[in-house]
Amino acid sequence: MQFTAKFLLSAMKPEQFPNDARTGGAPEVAFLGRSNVGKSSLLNSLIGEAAAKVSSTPGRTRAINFFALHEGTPQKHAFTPKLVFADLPGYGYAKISKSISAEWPTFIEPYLQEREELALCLCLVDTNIPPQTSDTQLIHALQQMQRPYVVVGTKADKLSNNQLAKSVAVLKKAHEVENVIAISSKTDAGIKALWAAILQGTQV
Ligand SMILES: Nc1nc2c(ncn2[C@@H]2O[C@H](COP(=O)(O)OP(=O)(O)OP(=O)(O)O)[C@@H](O)[C@H]2O)c(=O)[nH]1
Ligand SMILES: [Mg+2]
Repeated sequence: MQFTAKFLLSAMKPEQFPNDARTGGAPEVAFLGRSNVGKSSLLNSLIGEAAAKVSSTPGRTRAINFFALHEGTPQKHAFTPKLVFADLPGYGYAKISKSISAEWPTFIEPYLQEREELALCLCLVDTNIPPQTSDTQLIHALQQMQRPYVVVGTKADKLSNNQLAKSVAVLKKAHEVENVIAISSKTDAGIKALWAAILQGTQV
């Protein structure tokens, strides 16, 4: 499926989250993970255009940025998007990380707890570093909230196939998950497989 993305809005409190009039109640996919893990880059890779701001400075995304994904070319936009992507601020930026909720903006928990349209969470973990406690905490929180999620291993281009296979195995074990989809926003490796998981997870 070919999508065209349209930036909807930036929200820093629940009252600002886009309502049905903007999204038509389309299923939403949230991009979650530590600062600098590659959330905004992955969003851009999935839609094939530079919609979200990418930065080498961690902590760049400070609000939840919502994007509407329409099927086909821009001229043929149906009013209601097929999907909504939500690019979230990262956690784990502070050097001394107590818990993810302590340093995450206060509007994120209500988003995860209450957002009705939220159909699938993408939990991004860096394949180039050892498993992070903050990532395990997020995955546990989503399990407790009964939010469907997919764990995505980012920056796979920086590793050899052998190193990547090892990293994925270590991440699976540490986070106690069945699958980690390895991707690269630089080479687009794994992007097709992730799209398949997104379409399945959102039933689009
Ligand atoms: N080699 C490589 N670098 C990547 C990849 N994805 C992202 N990066 C780099 O990682 C840095 C952070 O990328 P972002 O996409 O802004 O990360 P983010 O998770 O949105 O960061 P915050 O908004 O600060 O939470 C940038 O310098 C990107 O170029 C990838 O697949 N491969
Ligand atoms: Mg970002």
